[in-house]
Amino acid sequence: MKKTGALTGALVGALVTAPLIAVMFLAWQLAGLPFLPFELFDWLARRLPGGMVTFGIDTLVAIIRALELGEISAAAKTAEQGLALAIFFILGMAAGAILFALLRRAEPRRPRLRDGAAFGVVIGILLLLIRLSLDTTSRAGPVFGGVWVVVLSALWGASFVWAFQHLRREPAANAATFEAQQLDRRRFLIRLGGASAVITVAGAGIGALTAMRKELRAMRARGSAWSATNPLPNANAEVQPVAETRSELTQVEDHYRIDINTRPPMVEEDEWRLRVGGLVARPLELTLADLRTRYEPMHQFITLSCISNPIAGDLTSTSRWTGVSLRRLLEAVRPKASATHLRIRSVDGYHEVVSLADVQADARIMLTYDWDGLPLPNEHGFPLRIYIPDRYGMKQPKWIESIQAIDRWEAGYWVERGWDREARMKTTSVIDVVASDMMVIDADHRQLVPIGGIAHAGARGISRVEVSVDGGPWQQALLRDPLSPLTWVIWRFDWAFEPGEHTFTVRCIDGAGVPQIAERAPLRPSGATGLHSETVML
Ligand SMILES: Nc1nc2c(c(=O)[nH]1)N[C@H]1C(S)=C(S)[C@@H](COP(=O)(O)O)O[C@H]1N2
Ligand SMILES: [Mo]
Repeated sequence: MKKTGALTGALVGALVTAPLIAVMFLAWQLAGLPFLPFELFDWLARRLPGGMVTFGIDTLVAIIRALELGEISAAAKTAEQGLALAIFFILGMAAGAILFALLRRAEPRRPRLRDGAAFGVVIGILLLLIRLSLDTTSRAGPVFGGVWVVVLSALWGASFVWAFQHLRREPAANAATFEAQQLDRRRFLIRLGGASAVITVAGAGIGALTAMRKELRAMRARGSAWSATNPLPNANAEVQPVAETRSELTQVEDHYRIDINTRPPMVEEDEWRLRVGGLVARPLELTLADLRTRYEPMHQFITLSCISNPIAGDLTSTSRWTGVSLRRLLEAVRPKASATHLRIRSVDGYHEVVSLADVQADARIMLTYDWDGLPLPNEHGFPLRIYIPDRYGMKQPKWIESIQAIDRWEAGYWVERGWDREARMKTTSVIDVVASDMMVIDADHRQLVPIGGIAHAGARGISRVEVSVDGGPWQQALLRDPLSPLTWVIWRFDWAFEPGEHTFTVRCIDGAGVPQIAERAPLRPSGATGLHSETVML
């Protein structure tokens, strides 16, 4: 009587947890049932100390950039999801190891399937409690989802005991019986492994197909974007972007995405209300249709950036935002004299405050329901998000469900975790392209290489962009009229070509005449500063 302890338990844990994950995934895709690995991960991300989470994100972004894994926000979401699966899988193995060790201890008492099921249910209920404190994700009602989790975890727990019964070693009378037992055990493990692989592959495969089909259907159903049929406001601008400069208006499906959810909260329009209350004379509850019809819509071209965007990073995008000026809404609810701030809460537990003075002074602060003429996609905050000029994305909750007037400032979600209270956008400029393949000859027979990029300073505008070649004098670039005073500005600089290796550096000055900060600062806590350079062999 040896082993059949922790190690075998961990192996069995792997063999039953992998199909469990696959079955949960399939049920999530088919019926909107809970997918616990992501929920556990999201819960952990909210509970862990802010420093640790931020460190994790920074490390992730650094790895993505170093390995050039593509667009930061998409790669980061994929990495998070992979991590979530890995954590759940490892916990499953650990549970197997612990359970087998316990069952070994209890020998010679033979465990019953019932005990395994009970063990599973205890863990299932723990996970249910976790998801209750989150629940924004599953479509199926909490009762049905709960029953599903309990049934699955009972099966999962029982299968451990069932495996244990097949793998435990009976005292063998002689060598031949021992050999036979050994062979039985091996056969059992192989069969278990086979069944596990089949269920895992089938569940994951059908689930992935279902997910793809749903996505395709959703894409077709979205309808046509405003920009597909309307000219941009700067269509007649003189200065043309250098080819391969990033697109002036980001397609909504290419807009960067950053939030605390492994997958976006799904809000049903019928069930959703915006609640405006707290220290106000007339609390309000509004449907999305109310917001669309009762208030004059306003449209603003806006560049949004994440405070975690590295110098020249891609966590910044531009779209056409449509919504209601928050000031208009406030006129309707009439804040009391004691109110100083608005606390904005989202369905994913995210929250931020904005000062009433800011809202009253700035009609551009806007509750937003459309991007590029279409309802916000789920991952970008359907049905409602806020825009606050000149602040990084962290100050601007998506998936808003309530706005409360309060009588003091309060730290928002990321402010609680050590990030800047004000989160004012830093002035930044980026070289997108040194287009040596687009060389042109000018009137003086000079060969010119077009260099292009963007500059952005929140809502402060850009008055000047300058380029230095190989540390030489700063030369003025041409600025294209931007889509609005709130968006990035596209610049170009046509450089008199000289062969060899060259380093191009860009800097800019904001609309108020304040130069971009050249000194390097890390992302945390206030957003990166420093100049962007590109070295190119020409
Ligand atoms: N509810 C909610 N709102 C949120 C976040 C979040 O995690 N939850 N992340 C914020 C951050 S850090 C950024 S940069 C922007 C990103 O918006 P986008 O994903 O639409 O680009 O959303 C902000 N609003
Ligand atoms: Mo962000």
